This record gives sequence, C-alpha cells and structure tokens, in this order.
Amino acid sequence: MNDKKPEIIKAVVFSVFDDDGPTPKIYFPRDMEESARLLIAMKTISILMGDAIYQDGSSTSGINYFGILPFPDLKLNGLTYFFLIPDSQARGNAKASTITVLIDESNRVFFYENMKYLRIIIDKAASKVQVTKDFTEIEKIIESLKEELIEFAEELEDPLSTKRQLKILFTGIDGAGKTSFLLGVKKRYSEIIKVLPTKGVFRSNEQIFEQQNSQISIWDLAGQKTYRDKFIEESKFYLYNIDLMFYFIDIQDEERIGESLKLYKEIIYKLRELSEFPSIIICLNKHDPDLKDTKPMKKRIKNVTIDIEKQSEGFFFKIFNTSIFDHWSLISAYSFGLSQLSPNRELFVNQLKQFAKNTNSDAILLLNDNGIILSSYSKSEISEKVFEISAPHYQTLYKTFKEFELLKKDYLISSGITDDSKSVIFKRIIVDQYNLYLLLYVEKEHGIKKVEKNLSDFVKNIKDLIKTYI
Ligand SMILES: Nc1nc2c(ncn2[C@@H]2O[C@H](COP(=O)(O)OP(=O)(O)O)[C@@H](O)[C@H]2O)c(=O)[nH]1
Ligand SMILES: [Mg+2]
Repeated sequence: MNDKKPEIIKAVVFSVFDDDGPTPKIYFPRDMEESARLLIAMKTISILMGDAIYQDGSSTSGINYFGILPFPDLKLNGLTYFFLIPDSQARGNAKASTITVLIDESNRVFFYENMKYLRIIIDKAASKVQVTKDFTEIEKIIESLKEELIEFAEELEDPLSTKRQLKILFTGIDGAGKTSFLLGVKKRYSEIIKVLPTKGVFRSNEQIFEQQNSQISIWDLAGQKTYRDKFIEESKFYLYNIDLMFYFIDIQDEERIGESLKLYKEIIYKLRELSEFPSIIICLNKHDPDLKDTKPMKKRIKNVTIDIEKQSEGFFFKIFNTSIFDHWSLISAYSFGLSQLSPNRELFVNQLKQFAKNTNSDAILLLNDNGIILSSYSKSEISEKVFEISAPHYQTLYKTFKEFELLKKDYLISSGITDDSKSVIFKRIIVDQYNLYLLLYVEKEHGIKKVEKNLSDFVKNIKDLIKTYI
C-alpha cells in the first residue's frame, strides 16, 4: 500500500491582461504546457474583462470575486480569484488579473468543501500582489501561495469526499408554516391543506439541476415544545455543519411572537457556541395578501425586525415577508437562500450586470426550469418591484401558451410597463442541456433585438458557470 496522499493542487496560475492580451505571468508547475496556461489566462481574464464597471474606468475597487470554472479540455477545475491591480498607465487605471488554483476535475468537491479557507488564503496573496511593483517579489508571493495551498490540502483528513454535502435547516416554533412553505415552493398545493404537525425531523433533498456537484439535504424540524427542548439539548447534532438556516415566525400570531423570538435567541446562542455561522433567512410568514397592509401587521413586522437585527449580529441574514398565498414570496426567499450556497453567485451577478448594460435593461432575472431564481440583478428598487409583480404571471403565461402551442417564438413581450418606454421580456434560453429562463425589464426601443444580438456571448459565458453553480 502506498500511504502517500495524492497531490490535490495541480497548478497555480497568475494571469494579467497586459499589452499582449491575457498573459499567464507566473505559473506552477514551471513545466506547465504553454497551451494549457494560455487557455487558463484567456478564459479567466475574458470573464473578468467584460465587467462593465471596469471598462468604464470609473471604479476599480469593487471588483474582486471568486468563481469556480471548469476546464474540460485539460480535465481540470479552477478556483479563480478576479481582481484588479492599480496601474495609472493602463486603461481604466487598472490591470485585470486572476489567480487560478487548479485541481483534477474529479476532485472538484475539494473546492466546494474548503471554499471558506481557500478564499482567505488566496485573498491574502492577491492583496499583497496588488501593492507590489517588483516582479520577482510577486513571483515569491505566488510561490508561497502555492506552498500554503499544498500544505493546507495535505493537512486535511479527508480532502476528497465524493460529493459536497450541504445542509439546510428549517426551524421555528410549531405552526409557523415551515412544512407548508416547503410544499408551496414545490407547488404541491393539494398536500398543503392536509399538512399535519411535523414530528421529529423530516428530511428531503433539493435538486436545482438534474446533475449537480452537491447533495443538498433539507431538515424540516418539528417545533413543538417537547421537540424544541430536545433540539436545543442535542443542538450539536442538528446545528453542526449547517450551511443555511431558514427561521420561521408566524407574523399573524401576536400571542406567540415572544416565544418565537426566544427560540431564535436560543438557536443563535448555540450557533455562536459551536462557532457555526450559516447564512440565515428569516421568514416573517403568513404575511397574507389580504392582511399585509393592515396597521397591526406593519407594526409587528417593524418590532420583530428590530429584535432580529439585534440578535443576529455577526451573522449574514436577510428578512423576507412570506405567505403561501403569494408564491413569488416563497420563491424569492427560498431562491435567495439557495443562491447563498453557490460559490459562483458573484460571478453570476456580474454576468447579468454586463448583459443588462449591453441590452439597456434595468433588471434581469435568471430562472431554472422549476422557477427557482438562480441570479438577479436590478438597477433600482423600482425595477425590482416590477419583477415582483410580473414575474410569476409571465412564467405562467409562457408555460400555458407553450403548452397549447399558441406561441411560435421562445419569448413573450409586453409593453407599456411603468411608462411607455419600457417593456418586459420573458425568454427561454438553452444553455448546454439546461432549460433556463430570462426575465428582462428593458427599454422598449431596443427590446428583443438587443437581447438576441448579445445572447450568444452571454450564454457562452454562463455555460461553464452553470456547471459549477452548486
Ligand atoms: N394564513 C396562512 N396560513 C399558513 C401559512 N403557512 C402555513 N399556514 C398554516 O399554518 C398551519 C401550520 O403550518 P405547518 O406548515 O404545519 O407549520 P410548521 O409546524 O411550522 O411546519 C397550517 O394550518 C397551515 O395551513 C400562510 O402563509 N398563511
Ligand atoms: Mg412542520
């Protein structure tokens, strides 16, 4: 038996866009094939270069994000950090740069599992590169980055578990609507009215795409007092290694809000104790359409929000108002939570932003076949509102028209939205084997023509990102 651990880190490439175009400046191993390092430089830099803000030359600070990119021709997967190096001689006063760490594509779980730590290590090196002028000094920084990454991988006990495991927890006291929410998201309406109080824990899986790198398990916990006590007692088991938590509060039940906030406080306390800091999505649930504008409802939301904000310090959290009678509210909260689990979420938003700029759109949504929002970009709150109101209708219209073969094209357009100069486009796009949908809020004048003109570039860019979405 050979007890030597397999080498995980295959290569590290530092690339810069200079006078010669995308150039691999420093790379390990030193005998890496030229075609391979050029490909890595080209692909990573080209995704960054399209960035609208950078091309404006208006801002160089806001661009630094991570993404996972596949390199099928090399049978490698890369974790890339995109950043800018200030340079007064360059266009936009900065040079687009990337640091890419490469591993065998069959080991890709390694990236997902260790993202948190890898980000810190790479970010640290990139920050040094940004302020270093001397090339041999930069070489040293990249060299020691490589060393640190290899060391990190060697120290892991089981660096290559087969699939990335993600754990999502649904919590909150009994009757807050957790189980109904999960059924509602999946449009299993007939089951909602039959839902019985959950006992213990109910586990299910989430499949965003037919093929995905991660196994996502959802734990729907019972909220009755007896189970709750058990849950807090055995919190190590339930709260350990969670990636995302949904917390439900019945915003109609004035009497039990105190009890609900108390449980939240206990969970937060336990999470801190365990040093677990999952993203948290708070659902102020039963925010039913016929009650949402009433005074007591508004007042309760305000008070609960203040309390939650106070409790949640140090956590990334977001509060949503949800109701099973407003499907979009469920989808928004659920999708936002899931998107927090994607290592490519920043890259996606940037791709949407760029596409928005090229098509004169104020807002864009990217949906999967089940209506989950994979990514969204909007210029303003107003454009966000337009989607909130219209998205579910377009989705239904499109599906219905298609079903009855009333639609010859693969898009729907409506005009006269907000003022006469805007329209909404709902369009199906095919990216590899995936059926995806775009919703765009665009200037009527340019409309679908601009969308179609820029679509192939957009699809090309997200093709690889989609494979590593989750
Ligand atoms: N009015 C209203 N009732 C809801 C909503 N969501 C769930 N319910 C009802 O609240 C009760 C408890 O829901 P359930 O999903 O079992 O809550 P859980 O104990 O948190 O899983 C059920 O009678 C549901 O029909 C909602 O958004 N609005
Ligand atoms: Mg339940």
